[in-house]
Amino acid sequence: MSQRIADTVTGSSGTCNGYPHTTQQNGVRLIGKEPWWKSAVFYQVYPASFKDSNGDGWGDIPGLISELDYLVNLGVDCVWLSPVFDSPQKDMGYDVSDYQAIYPPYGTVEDVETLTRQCHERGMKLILDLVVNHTSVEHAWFKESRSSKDNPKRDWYIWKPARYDSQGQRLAPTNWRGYFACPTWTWDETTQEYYLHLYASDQPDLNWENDECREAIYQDTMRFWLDKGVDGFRIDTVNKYSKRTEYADAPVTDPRWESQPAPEMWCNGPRIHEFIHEMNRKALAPYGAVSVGELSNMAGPSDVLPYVSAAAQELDMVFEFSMIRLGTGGGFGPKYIYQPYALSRLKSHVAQFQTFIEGTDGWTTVFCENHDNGRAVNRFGNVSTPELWATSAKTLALWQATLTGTLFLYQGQEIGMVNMPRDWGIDEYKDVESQNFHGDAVRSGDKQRLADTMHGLQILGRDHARLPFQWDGQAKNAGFTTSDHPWMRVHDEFPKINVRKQSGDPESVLEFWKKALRLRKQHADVFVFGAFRHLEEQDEKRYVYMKECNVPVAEHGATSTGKKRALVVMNWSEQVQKQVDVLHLLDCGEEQARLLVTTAAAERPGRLGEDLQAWEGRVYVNF
Ligand code: TEU
Repeated sequence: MSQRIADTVTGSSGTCNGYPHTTQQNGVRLIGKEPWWKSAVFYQVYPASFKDSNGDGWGDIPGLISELDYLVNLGVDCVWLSPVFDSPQKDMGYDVSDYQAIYPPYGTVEDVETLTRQCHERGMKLILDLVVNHTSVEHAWFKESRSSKDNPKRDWYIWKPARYDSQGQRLAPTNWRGYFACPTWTWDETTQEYYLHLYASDQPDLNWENDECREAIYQDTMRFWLDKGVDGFRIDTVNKYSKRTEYADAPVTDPRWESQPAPEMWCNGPRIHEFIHEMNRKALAPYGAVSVGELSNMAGPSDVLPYVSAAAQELDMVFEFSMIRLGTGGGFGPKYIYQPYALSRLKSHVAQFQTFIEGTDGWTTVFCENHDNGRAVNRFGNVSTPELWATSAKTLALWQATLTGTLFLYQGQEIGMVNMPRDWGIDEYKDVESQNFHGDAVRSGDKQRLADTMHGLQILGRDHARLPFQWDGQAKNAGFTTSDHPWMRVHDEFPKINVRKQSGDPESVLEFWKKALRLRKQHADVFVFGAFRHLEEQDEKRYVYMKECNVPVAEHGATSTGKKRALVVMNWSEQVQKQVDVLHLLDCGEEQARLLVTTAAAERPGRLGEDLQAWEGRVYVNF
């Protein structure tokens, strides 16, 4: 089975180190020389909600192992497992108390070893989630650090004295606001200082300025797991390790709040590239580990490129967030006050991060879901009727599968899982961020703000993607767990949306994803690696683009270079849309153009000139 990737890509595994920066010959890309992770399909597993094997209501590693064949069958090449390390679970494991132990409800270290082996036996790879911007307050390092000012690990976290105002009132060292609707500083009684945390107060930031601390991070987290055979990491909040060290107040941009958004103070700081390069050199590259880092608050592509340029030897890939943040009111204040946006804005973000790598040695990623966002079909598709739900979920699949870069799928996306029903109350939202934003709105006493926040949470809340996976419409709890108490409520719609119902049904979202992924791999030159050309950027209903690449053409005994083209035409609306001029755009005759795939039912394949039905998507090719 390991041949699946090798069908299209025969490069050896590893980070950017060791790969040629130029993999082109006469303008034709030599895909065989590209690293495996570029054309691989990654699949994110959120372990608490994937599959419970022991009936305690929490998903676990043995449960995941039992479904690996499902992932192979889907076309997955690499599993990304969200954090399973020991943790008090204040932020669902993104608050690690021991990097070398597994949270018992998930299993054991041996289970991770078995999982690694079982993935490898099936030709898949496994990456873990590396959370090293911060630890839990329960981590031994932090317990030591907070115990006294002269503890050897004091400087492993960021401690600062209080400020005092003219009335002698104690103030935090800066006015910064973090995520989760809280300030970034918490007062610690024991040593009478504040510690920094960009996220919850249970998640103190590690001090990457400290050499010993960095070395401990490399040794205890990365090398420990790479020695056990995992293939790399998704790296949490990777551009926040270097803070600006003057610790100055941020400008007051939102006078209604005591603390102010300050990402420029702690994102992309002065030593960030040095730290990431060192991390790669000392801990990742020696193992040929693959890395994908989470990059938020970026001004634009020119700031992203230095992180992913192969020559820089920092990260293989990053998640850039401008598209996924659409609809939010920004990260720090009114995040959940929903902001409608035009399709042309989405298109422009996508185009920007499709094309920025052209002519460079960088790489990009493709994703529209993860565990921090509402479901894509609710946000970008249409769930108003069962028909539109299915066809828009398929069109979103078509969109993702035809874009350039490494594709990341999130569990449940492949069956079109949807947000929790709107009539579920705030008690069903378990996430610290949802609870904090909602709590703030309640405390404000402002009824409109509360209603708006709830509306925003219903679309964007992180909880939607964390609902139990829907395996089986006829089983208790959708087949996720036999427990009477799943950790999160199972979606009411599971009898309609589940793997069992969709498996083998050629019209289903699941089977469409499988087909789309097969085509993506079969034509990796144009879909994974091709150049992206935006068409109709301003159209608010149709979404049309061209993918193309150079191919060698043998003619009269000589070889020249021709263009392989794929035209993606999608209707992102409920109304019928006029068809585009396919032959003109593909620049070929009728005999050469062909419909490669359509989201429409098999008996009604879209002909060249036929209008696009609501939410229909098609790909035409000239090969
Ligand atoms: O998220 C980092 C982050 O800053 C955001 O992208 C995230 O979407 C959040 O909603 C902020 O408002 C990562 C993890 O993916 C997330 O689950 C964790 O909560 C966070 O780091 C802290 O570790």
